[in-house]
Amino acid sequence: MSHRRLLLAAALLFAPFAAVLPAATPSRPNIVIIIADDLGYGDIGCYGATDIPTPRLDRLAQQGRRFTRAYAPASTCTPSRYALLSGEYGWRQPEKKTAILDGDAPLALDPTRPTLASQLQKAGYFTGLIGKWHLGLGDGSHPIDFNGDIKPGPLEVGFDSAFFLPATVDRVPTVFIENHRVSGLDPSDPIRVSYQKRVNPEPTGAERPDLLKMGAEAIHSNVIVNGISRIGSMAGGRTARWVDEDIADLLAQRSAAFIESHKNGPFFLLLGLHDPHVPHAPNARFVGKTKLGRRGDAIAQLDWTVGAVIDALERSGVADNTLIIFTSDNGPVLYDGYYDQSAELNGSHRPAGGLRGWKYLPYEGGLRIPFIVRWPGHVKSGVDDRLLGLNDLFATLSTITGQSIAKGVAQDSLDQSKVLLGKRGPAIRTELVEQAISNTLALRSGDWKLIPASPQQQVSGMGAGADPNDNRWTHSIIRQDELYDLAKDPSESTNLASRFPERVAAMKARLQAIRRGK
Ligand code: NG6
Ligand code: CA
Repeated sequence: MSHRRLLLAAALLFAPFAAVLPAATPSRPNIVIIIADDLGYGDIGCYGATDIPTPRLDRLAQQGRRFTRAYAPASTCTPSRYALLSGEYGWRQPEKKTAILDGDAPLALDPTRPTLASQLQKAGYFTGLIGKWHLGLGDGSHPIDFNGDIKPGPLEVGFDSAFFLPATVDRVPTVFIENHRVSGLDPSDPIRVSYQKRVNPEPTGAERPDLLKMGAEAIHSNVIVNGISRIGSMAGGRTARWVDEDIADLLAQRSAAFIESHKNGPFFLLLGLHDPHVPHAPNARFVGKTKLGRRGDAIAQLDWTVGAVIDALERSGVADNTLIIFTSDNGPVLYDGYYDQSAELNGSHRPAGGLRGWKYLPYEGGLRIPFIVRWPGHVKSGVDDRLLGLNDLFATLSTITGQSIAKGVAQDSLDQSKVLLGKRGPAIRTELVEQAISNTLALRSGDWKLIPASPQQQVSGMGAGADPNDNRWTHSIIRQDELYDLAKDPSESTNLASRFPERVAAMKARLQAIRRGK
């Protein structure tokens, strides 16, 4: 047989196998989780918004699967993200550890325990964090020196690379950290940070409101950076300070570069967007894109950012083998400390899609979130009403990437891989604990939801007398037990607790059992 014939015969012999191989080998997709900050259930077109253009997210939902009963495990950022990465409810930790963290708070995650990121690392993924972190830094034994190596942090809990903002954009330090170091820091202008005392020599927002792009309440009126006053005091680090209007572009560029350099995969990217959290300072390109003012424009910018990431996946040739999840960390809020007109200009837009309450609160509006999944050829497109929580991503993505979970790890995470891929079958999750600020816990059990009354000392303390429907309310006080039938009453308007005392008692007992780890 001639050399050519031999080759041809070999090719024919192996051709059928070659064709069969990709389907037979479990394909490990790249994984991109994009998590928005304070984006509500009703804030984007595919979830009913009509006043904010979100064409890229709407297309993603059309091509992928859109969940209508996805929940943040908490209605504030830190415990919600803690649960996403650890697969464990945030309230299992001491309250201080997973409360809304300041920019100099210690790391909430335990570096000796697996996280979603370390699971994927173990599976051979290159794991990257870009954008919002808000899970603390350092071991708490001494104050963080932002001029030195800042650790433990993302790199110690499973990320191979990280370019991140430590807490929130309204908190100091207003700089990005790349791996262990503040990005762009000039050593001759060291950075100092304090939440206890004033370290900034320059005027605060309270002293010089004339220097501000927007006014703010007292707590947000400390150091002025880029014409916006922040929570906390900070000095130095001038070359490293961010420009709010450029953050979305920066996150998009960094994500595109990450995707291109790791396109030979597999990679995992956790992209924490700042939008539409306060302060609302969208790039000039987006100002006026909506009639809703800065918050609406920030959501238009968010949609653009998601589009830029999808474009980057396409440019790098990996869009088809990438599982994208788009979601949010907690519900929306219109006024969150800055006088930026977002509440006044909101018009008839319904950030929580008509659900009750806001960020911070134990009601549906604070907890139900958009959740869209796309993985061409693997995730069945459509709309799905099966219950899932961000805490389920640990077990779900471990299964999808073939990783086992060690005993005692991710105890609050359920394997929802079948649900995520859109396979038919019953709901896997039937109950979920939902955490609000002030450590209020609610239990959802099927369609029933119980919010037990707050302990007495809390009721008479701070926040008592506030109106739970007021979106400026940042304390959650429940005066008496509340029970809702979400199937009949999705807006939680009728408290059935006094009509069903036995159900209330049973659900309280169940909540206690879950707290004890049952
Ligand atoms: C609150 C801030 C709020 C926001 C929030 C964190 C006050 C009065 N309000 O403490 O502006 O920064 O923390 O939001 O300080 S989260 O989405 O990261 O949880
Ligand atoms: Ca948030």
